[in-house]
Amino acid sequence: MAGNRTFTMIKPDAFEAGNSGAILKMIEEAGFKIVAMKATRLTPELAGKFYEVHKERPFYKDLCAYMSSGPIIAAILEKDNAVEDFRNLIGATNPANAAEGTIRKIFAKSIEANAVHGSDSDENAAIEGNFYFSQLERVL
Ligand code: YYY
Ligand code: MG
Repeated sequence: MAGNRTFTMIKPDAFEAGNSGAILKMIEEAGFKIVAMKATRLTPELAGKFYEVHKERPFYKDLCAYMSSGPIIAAILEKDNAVEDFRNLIGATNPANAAEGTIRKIFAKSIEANAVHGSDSDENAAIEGNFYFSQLERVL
């Protein structure tokens, strides 16, 4: 059975552009409840750890520099079938391929500066949520 939690980040491009509120509105209107949330900033080292699965990929170094270039919002979200439904809400990694009405289609600037992160599995949702939040920081 699919789990009911996922993890997201509003990335530096969307935060800097002042789109955090509009993105959170879309997330809530799609039926996700906010379990934990904070505005924070990654160091290059922390970004490297978060994206460690991509460390052999050609875009890894740029991605870590980009993700530590400014503030972000990190959040744990709850909804039935959370991981899959959230991936559908955000759209394809490359905004050029993202469906109309998806968060990345509306707000992303490029494949790198693509507005939001969404976990790709229940296992990674738990790992990523634990990367940022203690039990005390969760309201659900
Ligand atoms: O899960 P998702 O964020 O949609 O894509 P991933 O393949 O996990 O890549 C993580 C992150 O890396 C992506 O959101 C932007 C960046 N990236 C990139 O800069 N260039 C690529 N060719 C692929 C991914
Ligand atoms: Mg991914």
